[in-house]
Amino acid sequence: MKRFLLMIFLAGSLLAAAACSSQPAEPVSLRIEMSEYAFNPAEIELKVGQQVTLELVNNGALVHELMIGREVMMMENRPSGYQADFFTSAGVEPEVVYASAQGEQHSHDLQHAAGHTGFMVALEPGEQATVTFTVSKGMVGEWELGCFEQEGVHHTAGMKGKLVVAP
Ligand SMILES: [Cu+2]
Repeated sequence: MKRFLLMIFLAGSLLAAAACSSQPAEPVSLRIEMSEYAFNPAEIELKVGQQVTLELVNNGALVHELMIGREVMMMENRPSGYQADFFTSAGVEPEVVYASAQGEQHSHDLQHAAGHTGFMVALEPGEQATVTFTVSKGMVGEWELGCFEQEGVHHTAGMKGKLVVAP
């Protein structure tokens, strides 16, 4: 009898789960170009449940980086990153794969330069990387994309963008 009730309970849970995921989010691939001193596009929108691949390309002449977060952190009056990191806050670890301009692939550890905490991908001119993750509920809201290279000068020069995550 207990087993029977458990079966009914499980069947009910499955139906509920199926009803909730009747409109699964489509996987998306977004290309973000970096240059002096901008992200293009400067605004992206994602949805909870989506599997996302960000294709980062540095088309500039300088090293650029991508950080994603909220509340810019100041160090010695210079912007140096975010108080709240997009991935850390949500407990999500993205997969980062770097590819050089020659198409040769290699993996770096996430780089944590002085004053930088949280997620950061820095690219040499001509370098590319992909960042893959699944959008979770903890990511809902508005976030900033930013580059803090050259002791924050890029951010001050306007190298930032907006990331909006819809429920
Ligand atoms: Cu930059």
